[in-house]
Amino acid sequence: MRVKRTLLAGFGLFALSGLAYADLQSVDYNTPGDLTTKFNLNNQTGTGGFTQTTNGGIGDSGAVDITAGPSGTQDVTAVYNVKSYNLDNGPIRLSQAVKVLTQYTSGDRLLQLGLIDDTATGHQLNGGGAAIADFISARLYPTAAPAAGATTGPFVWQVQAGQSTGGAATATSNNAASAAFNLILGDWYQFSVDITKNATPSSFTVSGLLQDLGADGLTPGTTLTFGPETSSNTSTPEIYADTTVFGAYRGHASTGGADTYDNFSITQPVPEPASFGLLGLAAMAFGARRRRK
Ligand SMILES: [Ca+2]
Ligand SMILES: [Ca+2]
Repeated sequence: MRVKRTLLAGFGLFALSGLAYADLQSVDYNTPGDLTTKFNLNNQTGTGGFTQTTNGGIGDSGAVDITAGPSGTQDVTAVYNVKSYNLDNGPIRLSQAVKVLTQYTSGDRLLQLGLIDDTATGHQLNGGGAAIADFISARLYPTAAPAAGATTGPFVWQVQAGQSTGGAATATSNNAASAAFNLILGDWYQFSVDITKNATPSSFTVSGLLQDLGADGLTPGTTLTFGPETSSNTSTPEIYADTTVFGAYRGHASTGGADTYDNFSITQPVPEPASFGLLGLAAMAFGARRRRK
């Protein structure tokens, strides 16, 4: 009985402390079909999209090849369709690894991660044209092409919100970009973005971190942090009010510097339901009563 009682007491303490566990969803692209079954690939223009490959990822695992797909001629947002999220339940962290090309121009994204209103066609992390989405996101993009022979290139971080009302094209609002920082060309980086819905209407707090993982994707180096900063403007009310949002990413090769993506994840702490707390209290009371006998 001792073990059982300890377990019950432990559960009671867990419930009382209000600790939540994290519901982690992850995609390593090692299984054929990971990209096309778990994501809707929504194009701003053209057809096709990102391409899953069987190697070239971290540890030479399966991955998403950006150079073989959309860059330059297409503009693709991948929307994770396995699960929707409610920001009222707590902060959401999106994460994906990206390998930086050694040559590229500026003008578009290395990697953008965000929460979007829907998985359907037209729901992309961009404004104008065919895009009809509400979203809250953060992105990394190059401010210049690498100089000849350079081993690093300059990038910035920027928070971007988008809103489409009544079927109109998405309008976007950008926070001020960060100061430029250099990334090592050819290295893998794990980019993570935390999005929190604030009590203030239409307001989000967005922060991020970027972990250098070395050329093999397995050697952790420097970590950069961004924010936290507030996003609250005319492009945030509809995504703020949406209780079914989806994780999404977007990026470009020749104009953004993205070579390969790997290890997508989305996670949200699951709040402890009130009934769990009551159950925990009941378990503790039960344990105490047995001990008194
Ligand atoms: Ca992989
Ligand atoms: Ca929705």
